[in-house]
Amino acid sequence: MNNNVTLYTHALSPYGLKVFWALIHKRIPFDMVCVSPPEFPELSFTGQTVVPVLKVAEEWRLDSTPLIHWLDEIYTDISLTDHSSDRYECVEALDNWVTETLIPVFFRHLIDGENFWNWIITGIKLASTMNKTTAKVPKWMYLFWGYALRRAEFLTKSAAKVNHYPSLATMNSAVIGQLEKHIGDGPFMGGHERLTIADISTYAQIYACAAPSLPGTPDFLNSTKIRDWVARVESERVGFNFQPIYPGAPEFIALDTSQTR
Ligand SMILES: N[C@@H](CCC(=O)N[C@@H](CS)C(=O)NCC(=O)O)C(=O)O
Repeated sequence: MNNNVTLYTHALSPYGLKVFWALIHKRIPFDMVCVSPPEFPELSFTGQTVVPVLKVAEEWRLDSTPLIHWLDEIYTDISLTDHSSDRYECVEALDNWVTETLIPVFFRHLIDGENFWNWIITGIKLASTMNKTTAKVPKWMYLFWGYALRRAEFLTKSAAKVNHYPSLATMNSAVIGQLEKHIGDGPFMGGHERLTIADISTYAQIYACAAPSLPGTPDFLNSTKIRDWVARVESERVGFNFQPIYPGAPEFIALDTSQTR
């Protein structure tokens, strides 16, 4: 148990996963509370229902990217912020790309599934994944979860940012191409030598698609360039023990640990 740092989130919130992986890469022990729909009683101390919420000692704050900067201010040993000015802007631009493109791609898949069954299956998979955590999702909600997501304003607004792609398939291949360009010659995003918040934000989203293998979401790991980069990100945390986001969630999605252990 660690009483100093607590992350409140949903199992597969891309924003919550950003903070989750940032805490792990920074080697900060923390407790995680997954919040229960439809009322989210675990968040009552904040007077609102948006996650992620991070509490450090008695202070709590919102908003994933500022939360990671906050962690970098408090825990300085491993920094995810590159302070040299040109680098900082590049990292910020890449992190914005995740918010403006990569996360909307994921959200568009959740609400704009290729067919009715994909959409129902995705809802059930998400709801049952949430129920593996501390969150309590009533069983009757499983069937309606896909529908509830379609009505969630934060999802529809975000997904609208990538509506200009005529189909999910063209969107997937365009975005995979963009990510390959952002990785460039590596080793980390934007050609950085060190892992930054841009890598964490991107990794969190790829993890959210890959870990529970949601139908229709882009399979980023089919690209050798992306897979190699995911493995490089994962190799940075080999040997650090942590609680998985939900019991049974994979620790690594690309790294072959038989070669590193
Ligand atoms: N800008 C926020 C966005 C957070 C966000 O949209 N969280 C979603 C879950 S993935 C949420 O809780 N939405 C509920 C709402 O907007 O009412 C961040 O980066 O943390």
